[in-house]
Parts: sequence; structure tokens; C-alpha cells
Amino acid sequence: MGHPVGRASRHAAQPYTAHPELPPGQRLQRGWPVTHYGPVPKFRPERWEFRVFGITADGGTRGWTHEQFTALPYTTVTADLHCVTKFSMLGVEWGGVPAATVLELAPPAPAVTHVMVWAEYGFSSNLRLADFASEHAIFATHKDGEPLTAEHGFPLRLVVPHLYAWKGPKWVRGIEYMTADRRGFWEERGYHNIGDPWREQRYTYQEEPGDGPEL
Ligand SMILES: Nc1nc2c(c(=O)[nH]1)N[C@H]1C(S)=C(S)[C@@H](COP(=O)(O)O)O[C@H]1N2
Ligand SMILES: [Mo]
Repeated sequence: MGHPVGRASRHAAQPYTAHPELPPGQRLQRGWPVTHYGPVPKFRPERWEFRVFGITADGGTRGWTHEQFTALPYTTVTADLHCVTKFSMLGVEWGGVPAATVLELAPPAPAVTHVMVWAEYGFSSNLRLADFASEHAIFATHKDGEPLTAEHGFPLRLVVPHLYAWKGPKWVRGIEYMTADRRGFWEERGYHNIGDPWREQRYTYQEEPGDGPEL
């Protein structure tokens, strides 16, 4: 494990971003640490469902079984991962279903501005619809060609590479379309509502008017 850290390989491994440097305050991590709150959930395929609910275009909800969800078109996205605790991993190849595919198959109503991403045990993270709709946002089932391990989010994790990694829940189970912003798990607990690593938006106290709902 571990990615080459030379500059040339960094550029080769990171085709999508224009940034040649690490985000401010970040350092490179070799290997792949496990970072999350709470226990690792057990995957029970017969009970697993990916749900789209909230303010959908047709007013209904949409559910995919694990078999159905993993049968959706598979793509890869190569991206860096930036944890707010200051480690970054470069050039990770995620494989899975683009968030844009979910938006297409179960579209939000026109009034929707934000998405709450829900995971096992009630973990959640809120995103602006535009961040969720990014062409690099992916519901990943694989990393570097291998299925995710349990501790890294199997069977499914969201990856939103242009934001800090907590904005990508592991063990994700669904999304809720919202017409107003609402804070997710870490966003309610001192972390920045938007979480752009390039602007070093780590903590709530750094928020400016308009960055997030009233606390
Ligand atoms: N469900 C869930 N997903 C989560 C978290 C969490 O606490 N719970 N932590 C996030 C954080 S802070 C990071 S840095 C990444 C870490 O992913 P990794 O453990 O695969 O490195 O997962 C994110 N996804
Ligand atoms: Mo993190």
C-alpha cells in the first residue's frame, strides 16, 4: 500500500485537478488510515437498500437493493482525499456509480438546493446540490480496483474529492433532497458547513455569513 509521492507521479495520478500543491495545512499520508466515528456496521445484503427521498421531482421515493445498485453503470474517478485532521492521500482510484447517475435516475424537484447524505447509524453529511452534482462525486464500491473493505465503507461510500473527506460518508444508505440547508453529523459538531480544503474551511467558527444555516 501507499502511493508514490514524487511530484511527477503526483501529477500523473491526479488528472482532474488543476492544483499542483496540497491544500493548505495538509501533509501526505502513506498507507490508508481508517478514520470514522463509531463502530463499523455489519453489511446485511437482504436488509440493505439505497434510498432517495425528500423533495424528489415526482414526489415519490426511490429504492435500490444492493444487487440493483451495483448493477448501475460503473465508472472510475481518480482523486485525492483530504481529511480535516490534516492528512491527505493522493491519486486514489475510486470505482462505482457517479452521483450524477443517481441524480439522473431519481431527480430532485427544481426547488432542491441541498442534499443530506445518510449512512448507517444515522451518520449524515450535508452538501450543496452543486457539490453533490460534481462530475467527480462518486458512490464508490471499489478502491484501486479492489472492493472496499468493511472499515473503509463496504459496500458503499460517497466520495466528493473537492471537499474534506467527512463530506463523503462511508456505509452510505441514501440521500435526502432538501429545499433548505441543514447541518449533518460533523457540521453540527464544530466542523465547517461547506468544508472546502483549498479554502481551509475546517471549523464552524470560520464560517462566513451565507456559508451555513444558523447554529
Ligand atoms: N459513516 C461515516 N463516514 C465517514 C466518517 C464517519 O465518521 N462516519 N468519517 C469521514 C472522515 S472524517 C474521513 S477522513 C473518511 C475516512 O475514510 P477512510 O477511513 O476510508 O480513510 O471517512 C469519512 N466518512
Ligand atoms: Mo476526516
